[in-house]
Amino acid sequence: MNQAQMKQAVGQAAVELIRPQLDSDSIVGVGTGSTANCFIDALAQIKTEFDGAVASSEATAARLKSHGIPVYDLNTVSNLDVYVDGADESDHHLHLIKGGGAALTREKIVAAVAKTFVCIADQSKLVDVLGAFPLPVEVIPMARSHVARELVKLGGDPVYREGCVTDNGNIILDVHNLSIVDPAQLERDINAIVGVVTNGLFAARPADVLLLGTPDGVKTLK
Ligand code: ABF
Repeated sequence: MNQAQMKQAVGQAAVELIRPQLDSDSIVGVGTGSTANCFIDALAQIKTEFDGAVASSEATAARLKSHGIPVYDLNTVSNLDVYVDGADESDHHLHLIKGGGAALTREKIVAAVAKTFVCIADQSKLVDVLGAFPLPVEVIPMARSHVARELVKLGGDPVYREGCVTDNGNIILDVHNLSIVDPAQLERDINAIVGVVTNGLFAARPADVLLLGTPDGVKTLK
């Protein structure tokens, strides 16, 4: 099974996992990225079994709408049972690095609202220690240099993501050379830097379930 097939398998597995809890009033939180797109395409096959979705990016909203799935503003949704999204890395405690797709802020917001966060990923994303993937940090444009200097003090090597403007009009710094042995503490430290909107560490609110695509099938980690 290649990586694309693993992504399709975990997308389908996520639909099978959440399907029993869905009813005609259900709103599903939906992530961003190629694995999340596999989930969207699988979710569309059962679109008559739930009401609609909340999207974590404009790209995801467009894909949902292309399938005829209603997309709701999060502010109109009183509760969200489940959020399904990919990740760039996960450790064995389901602490994640997200944001390779520049959607980390809305992803973190929807994940915070959802009762259950189901992460879907192929096996290449599972690591012992987070940090090989450069940590995305969303930054208010005028604060880019200040935030970069503060990230250096935290031991990182921030690189401006050229040509990237987030759905919220901000920029991304990708922080290289971090060995993240305490994800929750680093998440707090980066959030404390004035000018930071969001960082891609999902440790304060990790995933609740990880559906991991492997050549031997989909494994469930909790
Ligand atoms: C999104 O999924 C991002 O947070 C993360 O970068 C991306 C992973 O993309 P892919 O599934 O294409 O590897 O949630």
